[in-house]
Amino acid sequence: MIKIYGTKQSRATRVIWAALELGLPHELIHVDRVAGDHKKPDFLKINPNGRIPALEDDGLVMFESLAMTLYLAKKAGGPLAPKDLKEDALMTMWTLWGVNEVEPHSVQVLYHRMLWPEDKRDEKKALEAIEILRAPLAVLESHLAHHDYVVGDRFTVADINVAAVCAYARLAPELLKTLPHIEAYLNRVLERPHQLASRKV
Ligand SMILES: N[C@@H](CCC(=O)N[C@@H](CS)C(=O)NCC(=O)O)C(=O)O
Repeated sequence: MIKIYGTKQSRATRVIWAALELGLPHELIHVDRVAGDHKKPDFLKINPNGRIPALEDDGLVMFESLAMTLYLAKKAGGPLAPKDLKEDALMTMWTLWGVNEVEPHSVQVLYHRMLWPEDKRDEKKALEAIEILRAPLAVLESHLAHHDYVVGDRFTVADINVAAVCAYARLAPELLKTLPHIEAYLNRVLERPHQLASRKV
């Protein structure tokens, strides 16, 4: 049984979402961040970075949520997985693009508009992040003007990864209203029943 360590209010939801879409039996092992369990020796043996999620499967131990979703898709095979080396390359490309170009900034929008307590939020930081996001998101916007999904014109693990990092940008409606293809794509992909189930407590 695949073990996913984390919570349904963390990046573990991407991995749970992928496992659900792929029909892979899995178990969520709750790591209580409030109690600091992710920094305790037992968990650090699984992820020495002291972050969630982590994944264990048949002797394989992983950190990095989006590497986990790619692994699960290739393990399960089928339409969500790359069908050949070129699709694999493109799915890796979009995943790394998301992690490098989008997530560091989209997460700032999340922190400063929702996640952090009000006295720690800084709207100026959210607005700076929104300005930085305009360039990478323009790339995705022009791609989605001609494609319903990022790779292979079907829903794949690359959409799980791209939508997961772009999801926080929904907290910037002033940005999304200028990117109609991304807005429609996120509505479509993030409303999938397995995505919603991955976040249900
Ligand atoms: N790049 C990592 C980021 C993991 C990460 O930052 N997880 C957050 C929760 S969503 C965490 O564990 N934060 C606690 C901390 O950094 O102390 C991944 O995608 O798995």
